[in-house]
Amino acid sequence: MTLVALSTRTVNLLLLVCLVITGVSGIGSFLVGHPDGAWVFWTHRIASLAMIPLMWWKIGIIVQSYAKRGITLSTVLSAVSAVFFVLTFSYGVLWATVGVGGGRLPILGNTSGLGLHVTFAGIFAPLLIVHVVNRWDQIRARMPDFAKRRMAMRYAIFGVAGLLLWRGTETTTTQAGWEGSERRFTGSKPRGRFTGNDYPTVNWLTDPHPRIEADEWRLRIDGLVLNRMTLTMDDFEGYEQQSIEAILDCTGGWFTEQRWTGVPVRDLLDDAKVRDSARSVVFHSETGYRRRYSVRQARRMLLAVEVTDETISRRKGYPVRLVAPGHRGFGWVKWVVRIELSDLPGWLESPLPLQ
Ligand SMILES: Nc1nc2c(c(=O)[nH]1)N[C@H]1C(S)=C(S)[C@@H](COP(=O)(O)O)O[C@H]1N2
Ligand SMILES: [Mo]
Repeated sequence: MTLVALSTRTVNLLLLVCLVITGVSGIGSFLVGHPDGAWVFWTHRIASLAMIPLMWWKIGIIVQSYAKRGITLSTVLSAVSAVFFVLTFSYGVLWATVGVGGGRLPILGNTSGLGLHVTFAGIFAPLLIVHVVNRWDQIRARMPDFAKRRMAMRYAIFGVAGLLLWRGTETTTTQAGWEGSERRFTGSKPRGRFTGNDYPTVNWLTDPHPRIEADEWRLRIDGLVLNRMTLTMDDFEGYEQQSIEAILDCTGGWFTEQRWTGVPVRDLLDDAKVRDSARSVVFHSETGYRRRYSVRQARRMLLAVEVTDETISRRKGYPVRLVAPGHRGFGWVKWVVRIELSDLPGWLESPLPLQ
């Protein structure tokens, strides 16, 4: 009935809505490290799987459109988009279910199956935009319907279909004991539990691995503080140490649970006497890499010297690295040499590291 009678334009519009939702939630998912944000991942999975039944109509539309247009620049571009859609979709589903290997990519280096999913998505997105612009007249006519009550029913049907397919794949994956069943809510898979330094090392793009000797290392605390400080390793070790168990979860698709030991950031900030005007804290690495957090977030973090009873290794931030529980791996700045208090708000940080 209503379902079978979906017009070409309605199918395209529904697909576009699913793609926009998966795109936004996919990018957003990189910012989520705390289970409170798990719904972002659920949204991503439901909206993606909702496209499976829509494919039934879409394949018919593609065949018709091709018969009408033949091989032109625009149909070739559409075909290339379709290939990258299938790659993105398959790598996502395979990663979440049976598991899928990665490969070595130029610039990005070793990339997991999840990393390939993201890379293919990054290629698909601009192709999709070109495709939508080329076929805009096909979609425009339906745009006024986008928020109409008649559409609500269709969103609901495909939303429920996506939900059922998602629960179905998760249950099958668990029952079958596939690799996907090891995932955290973020989609990352385990690489070491209380193993000390024995877990993967990740540097963002071309960031180097500096060699810092403990007796040369200094920690500057400056910016909006009443009491600027430059600590040596001896000064730093004079602070009372604390251990916390926390999960380092890299957006590359793995996580490790470790016990981290070091000095709570809160104790350092209290000694430096943060000015009332300070709103954010920037942790700077020796490499130039840095991440900004609100003062409140920063006060819950730890500057670690040990990972599960081992000294943090050189590649993993020796002598001091940030432990930021509930934040994704890219926020765990290694080789920290400066803590800067600033009047810019914490959220002003670019969501992903760009430097
Ligand atoms: N200075 C610096 N810190 C960094 C990075 C980097 O490239 N440079 N990479 C980040 C990323 S993406 C992750 S996942 C973690 C990885 O920490 P590990 O090498 O201990 O696994 O460090 C983060 N801290
Ligand atoms: Mo990462």
